[in-house]
Amino acid sequence: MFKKILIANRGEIALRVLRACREMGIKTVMVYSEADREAKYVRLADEAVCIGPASPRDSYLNMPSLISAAEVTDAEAIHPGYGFLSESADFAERVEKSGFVFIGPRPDSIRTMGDKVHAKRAMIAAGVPVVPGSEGALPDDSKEILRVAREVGYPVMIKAAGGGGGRGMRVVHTEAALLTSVAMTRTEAGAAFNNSEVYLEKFLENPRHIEIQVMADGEGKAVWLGERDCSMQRRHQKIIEEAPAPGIDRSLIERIGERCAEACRQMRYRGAGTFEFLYENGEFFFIEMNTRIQVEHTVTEMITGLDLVQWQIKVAAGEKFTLRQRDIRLHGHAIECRINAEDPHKFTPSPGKVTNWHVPGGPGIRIDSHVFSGYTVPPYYDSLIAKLVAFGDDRDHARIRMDIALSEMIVEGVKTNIQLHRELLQDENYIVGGTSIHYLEHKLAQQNA
Ligand code: MV4
Repeated sequence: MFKKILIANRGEIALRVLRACREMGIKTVMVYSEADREAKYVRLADEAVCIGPASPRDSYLNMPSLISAAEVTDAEAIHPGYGFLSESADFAERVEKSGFVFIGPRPDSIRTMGDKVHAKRAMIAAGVPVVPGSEGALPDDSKEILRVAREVGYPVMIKAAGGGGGRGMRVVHTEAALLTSVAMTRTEAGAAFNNSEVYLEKFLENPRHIEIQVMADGEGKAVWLGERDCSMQRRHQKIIEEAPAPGIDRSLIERIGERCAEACRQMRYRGAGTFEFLYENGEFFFIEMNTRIQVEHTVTEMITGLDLVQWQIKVAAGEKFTLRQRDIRLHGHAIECRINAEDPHKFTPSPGKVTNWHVPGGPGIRIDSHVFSGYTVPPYYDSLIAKLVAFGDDRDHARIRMDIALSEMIVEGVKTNIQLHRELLQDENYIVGGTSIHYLEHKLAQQNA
């Protein structure tokens, strides 16, 4: 096992990785920007290295600075967390070329999944169902583009191969709009991702966003660890996630999960991964794979009893992979509310000093947060200040515990979305379960009208 790991991230996930390391008896190096100098989790680490100014480009995205920090502290491996460089194949490559272990997939797995056309092709090969659409990238031939769209049927979606997470995509409702939409998406994709390849899919109008968590050893062993429903979102920012997904046939999920695990075995995938699906009318359609630990990994941890960050570290270190699918059991239900420091009406960030901070507790409550009374939320980064997770015997139990926990939580000095969470937990459609990716935006639009 590694003796020392460098944590190339900040905030709650930096603390989460630090806790995993401490539990495993691994020494830690925390990097921090000038804006995070006063954060308490930085002091919990065995060593801390300032990697640059507040701006992410100059610190958490600064590859030479991060690699130097690993060199001077003699760390053996680097954990990238989520966001920042976690899905940069170039960073993973530079880490390995410098003689460190990247705690994540091999660079070529990251690169393959980063190109959504390649990713889709890999999934088709493994028997994972995908959204119907063009076979690979669209050609430059107008007639052929029109033919594919007509065959798929309108509305269609044009997506950039280099996009993902909601960037570089466009809905097309009519044949008249198709060719200009393709041309515009190409131009934008070339500028944004340095890759003007685009592909076409049937546009699903009212799906849910369901994802499958996997863990794999890089040598052909892999398990799937249940699903998460992440449909409650606004502008591609998830705000509530839960596991299991309510109201979906278990035997269908098991078939899809097994396909995902099989895809990992075929690819010799290493580490944690997430297969994102759209779910509509009882069918799953793959859209993208994420090659990092995700914010919402916590809900999977609650229902599986596994520590996913520790498993990331174990497989990166080449430890024996003792997870077997037949031993994976899903127990109970978990819900996560992302608590953000943001304006509750405008959804703009609300940085500043947290003058009072009181977090809930009790049975089935977990809080992942780096915040404390007196902490200043910096304006330079994501506004996530806590992940509040409630676990219960079933969905109603978890929801009631969450409702109580939200009522106990006190955050003063910055604005938060706690009230929005309280309203959502009482929402009649949320209580039934199974709302689509558009539900929250529609609800907010109605409230404003
Ligand atoms: C789609 C779609 C409908 N049909 N693809 C947005 C983020 C990116 N991961 C893929 N996205 C979508 N792809 C087809 N063929 C709708 C979305 C989408 C979405 C997906 C998941 C979660 C939230 C979303 C919000 C808007 C659109």
